[in-house]
Amino acid sequence: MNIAVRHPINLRYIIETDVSKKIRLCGCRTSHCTDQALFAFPTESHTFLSSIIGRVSHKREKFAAQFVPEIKSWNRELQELESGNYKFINPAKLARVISEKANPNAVIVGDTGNITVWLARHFRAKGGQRFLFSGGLASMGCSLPGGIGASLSTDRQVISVVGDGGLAMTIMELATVKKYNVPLKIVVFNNSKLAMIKFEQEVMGYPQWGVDLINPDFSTLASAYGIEALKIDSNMEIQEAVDAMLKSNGPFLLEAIVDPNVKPMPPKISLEQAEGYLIASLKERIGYKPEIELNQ
Ligand SMILES: Cc1ncc(C[n+]2csc(CCOP(=O)(O)OP(=O)(O)O)c2C)c(N)n1
Ligand SMILES: [Mg+2]
Repeated sequence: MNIAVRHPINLRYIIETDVSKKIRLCGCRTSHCTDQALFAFPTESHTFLSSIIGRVSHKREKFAAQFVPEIKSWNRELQELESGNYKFINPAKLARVISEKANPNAVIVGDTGNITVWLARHFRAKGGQRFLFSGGLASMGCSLPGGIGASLSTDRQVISVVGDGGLAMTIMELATVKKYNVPLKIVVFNNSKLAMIKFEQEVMGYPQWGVDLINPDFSTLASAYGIEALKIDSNMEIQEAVDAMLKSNGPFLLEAIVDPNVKPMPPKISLEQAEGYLIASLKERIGYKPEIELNQ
């Protein structure tokens, strides 16, 4: 919002700093401004805010009328996704349960993959929480080392949420967790796949290829490092397992066997994506093998 004529000044900047001084300064430079309200200089930020609040209520109601029904319908959709039953754990439900049980000031460190989608949609972040992702490069493997760093720098509860592919990339850092007894909570969504890549291939019309992972038993591996661990494979076990993890004082790894076929649906599906997915499914159904595999 520009409230000065010759020198546009960002309203947020004004509110966050010394309000009276900035507004007075701005007043010197707004001689051509026709909006008289700007010349009533309040001395405190709350006075300033209450003096402008009446001017924005109309917009707020319009905003609410437009978006509140959309938000409600989106929340209903998310709840439906969270209540879906699959052969193994529903990743949407697991993300939601972690969100319900995490401390209000917890630090959540998410990895890259479908896991990012489950967290972004189903983790209802609270005001005091911090959410860390590899937002720029979308690097896999960041959430375990990132969680260790976060945990060493704060007394807050820190939860690393990672896919099996991402965890495999930096799993040697479990040694660091043990060495410094970092009270990090690690949840691995194990679907034995690079699932995000599988769906990317399929929407382009290619049958999934090279995305199956041969994993160690992550909970046994964590135990071998001397880290408390638990493995679950059904929705019924989620609540108790997350409670046990968050109650533990030391490091903890929770391995959840999640269903690889739960689709991270895009907000809008293009015709090409639907067509590609259909073609890929047919190819997979008839056992079509891409040439590259036949040549090996
Ligand atoms: C270092 C790195 N390598 C490759 C990729 C490309 N990539 C993005 S998501 C993904 C698969 C992630 O698999 P997983 O961690 O098991 O999570 P899932 O998608 O199965 O939930 C890959 C290979 C990447 N983002 N970063
Ligand atoms: Mg995976």
